[in-house]
Amino acid sequence: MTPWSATVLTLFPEMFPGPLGLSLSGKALATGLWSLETVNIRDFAVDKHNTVDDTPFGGGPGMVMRPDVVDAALASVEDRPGPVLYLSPRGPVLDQALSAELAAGDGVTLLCGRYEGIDQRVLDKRNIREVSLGDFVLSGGELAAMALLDASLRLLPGYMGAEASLDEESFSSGLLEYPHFTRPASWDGLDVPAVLLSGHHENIRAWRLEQAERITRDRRPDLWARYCGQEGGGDEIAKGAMSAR
Ligand code: 4FN
Repeated sequence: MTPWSATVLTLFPEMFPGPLGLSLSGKALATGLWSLETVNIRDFAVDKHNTVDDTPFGGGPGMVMRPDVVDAALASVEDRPGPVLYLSPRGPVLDQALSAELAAGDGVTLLCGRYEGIDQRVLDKRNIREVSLGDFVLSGGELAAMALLDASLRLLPGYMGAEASLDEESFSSGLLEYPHFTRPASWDGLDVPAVLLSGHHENIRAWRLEQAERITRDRRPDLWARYCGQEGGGDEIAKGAMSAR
């Protein structure tokens, strides 16, 4: 089987695989479920000092990644499967739907910026999609790229040790997670809700759904609205919720 292909263009290839080399993603990398190729953008520099950045036209702070160097790096990986994405705060925020879409494909190529970003002309010329992790300042796209990869990798068929864990999770239903408890049943004077010790599976399911709905409604009105607007589809928890309202 040909592995799901991740290609990362970066000025800091030493950052990879980083955390993706550990735990389940590390095991899946070692067993060939996915492959990782890093491309050092600096290898495509054309001057004797290996310059990758230059001062911005029009003035202003910081430096900009040179279009010729980034374009040459992208040209070297043109045959890789899947879309090319630029991790950028200007893109739509990554969500579970895009993660699933990428996981269902053959791979992805991720372009990581540094400094103030990349000369706009490369992005325009190659029609590169931008994807953001959220609204905060990062020093570079690499950590966002790792988060994006983690989100897709765990959806690859055969990734999970115990396949079961995926479909009951919050985002497959669109709900946040219900509260979790483990032993001991009483800890520091705090008791686990009695229903969870009852062995009554239907009551447990109903309690968890109620909790997940309350938490989602209280904390994430945006997710709650989307959840209420979806008819059918989703998993058993979600279907149960629709008929319970
Ligand atoms: N960030 C903001 C506004 C203006 C600039 C930034 C910013 C790294 C190359 C981009 C940041 C956040 C989420 C990539 C932020 C992400 C990045 C990301 C990112 C160096 C240029 C830069 C208003 C969002 C705070 C630096 C807001 N997801 N510029 O962070 O790459 O993917």
